[in-house]
Amino acid sequence: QAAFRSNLAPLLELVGTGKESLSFMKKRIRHLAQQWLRAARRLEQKLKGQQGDQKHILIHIGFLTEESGDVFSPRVLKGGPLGEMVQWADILAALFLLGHSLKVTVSLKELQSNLGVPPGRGNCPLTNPLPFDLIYTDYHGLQQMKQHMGLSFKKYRCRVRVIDTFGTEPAYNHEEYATLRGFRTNWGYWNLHPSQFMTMFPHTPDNSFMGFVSEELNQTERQRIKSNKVGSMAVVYGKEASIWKGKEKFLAILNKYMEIHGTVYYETQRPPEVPAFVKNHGLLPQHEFQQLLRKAKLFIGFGFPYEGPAPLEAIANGCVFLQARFNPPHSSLNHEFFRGKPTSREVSSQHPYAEDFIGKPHVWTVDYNNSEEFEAAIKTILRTQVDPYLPYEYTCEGMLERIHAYIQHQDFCTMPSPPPPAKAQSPAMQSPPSPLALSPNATHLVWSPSALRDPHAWPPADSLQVWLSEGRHSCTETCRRRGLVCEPTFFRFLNKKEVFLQLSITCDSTEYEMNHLYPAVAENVHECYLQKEPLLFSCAGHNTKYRRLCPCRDYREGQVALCRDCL
Ligand code: U2F
Repeated sequence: QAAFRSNLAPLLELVGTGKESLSFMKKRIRHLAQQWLRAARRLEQKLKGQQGDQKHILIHIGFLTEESGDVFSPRVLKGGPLGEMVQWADILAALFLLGHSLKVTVSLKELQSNLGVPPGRGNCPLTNPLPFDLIYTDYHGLQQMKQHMGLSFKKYRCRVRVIDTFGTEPAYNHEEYATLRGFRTNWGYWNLHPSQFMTMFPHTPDNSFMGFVSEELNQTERQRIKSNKVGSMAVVYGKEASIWKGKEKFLAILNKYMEIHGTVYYETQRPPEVPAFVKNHGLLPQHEFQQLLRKAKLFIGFGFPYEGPAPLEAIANGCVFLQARFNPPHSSLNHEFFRGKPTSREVSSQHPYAEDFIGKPHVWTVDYNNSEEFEAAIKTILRTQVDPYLPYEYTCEGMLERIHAYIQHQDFCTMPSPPPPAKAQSPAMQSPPSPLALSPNATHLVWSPSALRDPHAWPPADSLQVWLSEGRHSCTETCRRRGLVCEPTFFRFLNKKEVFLQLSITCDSTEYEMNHLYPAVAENVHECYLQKEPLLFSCAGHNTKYRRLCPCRDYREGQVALCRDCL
């Protein structure tokens, strides 16, 4: 049995020393310790002793190894990316508090010795069974494991979880398909189960959403923050001077209404990109940055960095977040930053999670090319009152709850039992429904729970609703528009001829093929397609030629990763 821990100090001993990145992570763990412990107690009560087995877990942070170049550590105090370290610190804290047994490695040598790779021998199968139930790593770590485990890598890769900030879509993950269809990138094609990739935000439901946490406020702090807010104070998002380059026009408009603060790293002099009217605090330690946000009214983004933690922290501390809409959206097809990343996701603003999952009054996404719209937004924000807000999934309890559920239920080493035969699956199946018009409102089925009773299925299949997409929408979008979320594990239930019949779709032919958009119908030619390769089931992706069959499910309020009956 895993038993919740009540002290984070022993975790700090497990995390090594000698790198700024590790010091940053330890400081963060120390600073958030009380918040974590309170959340662990709450979850313990909620689970009523149903904590499940203790797992032996290896955490190998590949990007911090010298062998992968470790470009992040030297930039920790110089305005470089911190988002990844925020996330790893929180993953460590969560896994430890949930009571699992952890080993943490940040060098190839430690990795080899923990895996049991015989000294001086590379790329050979392990001589002993792998001593870990789970391995959390990243793409760099995955590569190192592949190189040093020989054939054992294939045997044990189902135990790996890959922390992957921006996500990996199924089309890029499947080696043969990626190669044939032009989805091959520097990172993808590992043939893992797409849910083994764990992202920083819920980008695509094909991957598991791991996330991180933000500081939480109690009632007294909320009140204090509200009364101490400086209504005319703005903080600019961006700790690297380059982010400010070419933003003079916006800064000048903003300066008409607000006092502008920045936390831009500098060595001796004010960076030339930061105008003299800006009060630059230099790069702040994380808890001081939070204090600054507590005073500010506005946190304003100029387009970069993409999808970082800071906007959530700002909103949690009672700021409004103002950001640029990207039109056309940025993606791996048109933007250098995303080029080569294993996703075709279209990033519609600097922070699509803030835009879509939080929105007004906390988040304003406007067209910065239109100065009037930009200025009008600032004026309205100045008149708007907002309360601090943090989605449950970014609280410590939310993150613990989610990781607990993944550890207890996600199993990529045993194949799922085949779905029950389609015949007489549900009352609806027994009596064919009246023909449905192919309009977006009419094309959906809610499956009878008894049809899919499988005690081992997770998420439980009775939350399934099948919807038919429009040609311009992915399944992610199709479900989202119905207040639901696409659930890729359910594709196997609807990858059947009978489902087309149920939806009154005429199929002159039905083929099994490898295509990440299938199951789908090419409506104008009455051709139906089923998926031949389960690894290619994908919520992401659309093509005007097809309407896709989409498996949607409900979700717990504030916790999109988990269905209502998922705990
Ligand atoms: C993202 O990385 P960043 O580090 O650029 O993300 P930010 O949103 O700026 O925030 C990271 C943390 O930096 C902290 C702040 C955040 O938790 O509290 N911080 C600070 O300690 N001192 C300061 O003065 C200002 C902020 C993203 F997370 C990465 O995954 C991406 O690689 C990167 C590029 O898109 O953006």
